[in-house]
Amino acid sequence: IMLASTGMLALLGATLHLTSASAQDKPVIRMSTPASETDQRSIALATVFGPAISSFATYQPHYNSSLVPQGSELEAIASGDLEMSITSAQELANFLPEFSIFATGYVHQSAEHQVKVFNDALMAPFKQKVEDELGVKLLAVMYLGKRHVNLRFPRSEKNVMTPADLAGVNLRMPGSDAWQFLGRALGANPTPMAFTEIYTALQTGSVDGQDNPLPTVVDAKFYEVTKQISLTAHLVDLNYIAFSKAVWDGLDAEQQATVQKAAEDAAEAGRQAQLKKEDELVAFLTAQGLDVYEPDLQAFRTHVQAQYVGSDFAKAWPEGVLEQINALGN
Ligand code: KDO
Repeated sequence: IMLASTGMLALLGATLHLTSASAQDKPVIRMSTPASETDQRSIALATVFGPAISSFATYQPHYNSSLVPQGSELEAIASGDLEMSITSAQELANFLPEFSIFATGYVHQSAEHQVKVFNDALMAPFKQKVEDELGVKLLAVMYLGKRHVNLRFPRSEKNVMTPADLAGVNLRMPGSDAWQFLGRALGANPTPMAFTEIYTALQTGSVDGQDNPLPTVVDAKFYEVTKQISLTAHLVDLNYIAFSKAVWDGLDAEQQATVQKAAEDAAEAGRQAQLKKEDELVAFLTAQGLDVYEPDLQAFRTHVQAQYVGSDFAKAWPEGVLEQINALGN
């Protein structure tokens, strides 16, 4: 919020020196994310989304949660302090519990499956509710990647083959109920913590590990302070490109179509880049001295899914939607 007002002051200063009215009228689209500038989603938005809307709006990204703390982005958009974010199903589930279905372990199967689900009619009531209740439009689905368990211990000390092997392991997970539930469902002892604090927590040993896709492990340099990755693939994770409905309503139809297409194009570019990185990075991480190995996936899948059955989360899922999601997969 402080930075937001500093930004506004800067903008005011700039306005005083401007002579062109059109430049003054261009809305500034502030985007806040915990991700770094070199994250593939950030790169895709900066190189594809920003330029595509530049004739009528100014895309202004803020990385590493420097504008809004992780998890507060949706409230910031709702209150007019932010125009855009890449939000998660877990964050949306804080307001609309039915979104936990998209945050459930082993539901989404791949990047392609995520796109099919997002574009399917099953998604329409979800999107509508986000618009009506939060004043946010979900424009496209971005691929974050397959989340794996990444620990400080060498494999000789802790060999993570089944959920039982995670008993007592303090696993950092993002701070919301849906995330913490997933951590427990994996068999671990989840600890909530903001993304920007993970590196130091791993370094000092205040947590035993964290879970994120390989491109994030590399981009955030978690490999410097960890020794192993068990490829649990417990969540094929996503973010939605979230855009202020108030700003959207101020655009004309052609501009809205341009924003929509820009979001889809950026999501596609980011998805391809992230998939490529996921493929390449096992070799890189192994070369850095990490043990990267596959656990008993059937044991993890069965255990995680069993935790959701009959849970409060599952009770919030609209009838039949899980079956529809499954039918869009393999
Ligand atoms: C994280 O905090 O572990 C997480 O991966 C959660 C995601 O929803 C997303 O917010 C992501 O962080 C950030 O964009 C940083 O990569």
